[in-house]
Amino acid sequence: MAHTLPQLPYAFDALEPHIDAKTMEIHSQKHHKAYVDNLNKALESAPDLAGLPIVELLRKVKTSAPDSVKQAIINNGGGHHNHALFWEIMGPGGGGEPAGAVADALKAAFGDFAKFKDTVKQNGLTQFGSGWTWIVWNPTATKLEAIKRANQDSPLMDGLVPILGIDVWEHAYYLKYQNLRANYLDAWWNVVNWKAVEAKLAAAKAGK
Ligand code: MN3
Repeated sequence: MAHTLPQLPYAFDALEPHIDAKTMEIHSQKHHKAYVDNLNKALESAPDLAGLPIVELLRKVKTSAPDSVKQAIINNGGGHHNHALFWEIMGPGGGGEPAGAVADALKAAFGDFAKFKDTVKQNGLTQFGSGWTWIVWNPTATKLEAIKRANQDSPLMDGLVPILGIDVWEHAYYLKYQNLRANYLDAWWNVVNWKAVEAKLAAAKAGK
């Protein structure tokens, strides 16, 4: 079962002016595609893992993958899952503040919405080099946590379930924001799709 590149659920220019169409096109059609292609290639050397859904694959990659392809699966499997999530939790007409279960969970973990956004931003700004700033569900602590990870390291590898993440690799923002990662992180909240984040939280709480 080969992994496949998902279609964006909106047009390349749907997130303008906050994220430009060219960045969305290159990011999804070139960068994400490369992760999918290289994941499938790596799995040719790990036939026992080739049939696993991506989430299961990432949960067991550290303990189950052959050493010869372990890092390739971590990099490209993480890259595939991270980006698939990223496209889903953005959308046209996004932004604003969450309601319902997400609002309650964020308040429990961070106090207020401004503090939550600032924590995500600081994690993104202090991720040296490439990586992601994440909000994850911790099933052991049964609460949301803010974390950062380098490269394409998936929080799934640590038993955490990502429900919101912002890509802070330069390829995610450089065409429009150049070196100004902070401006990109501030603008990103205009495209967040809280309904999609709510669905991720519900699935995470249900152990999926
Ligand atoms: Mn990326």
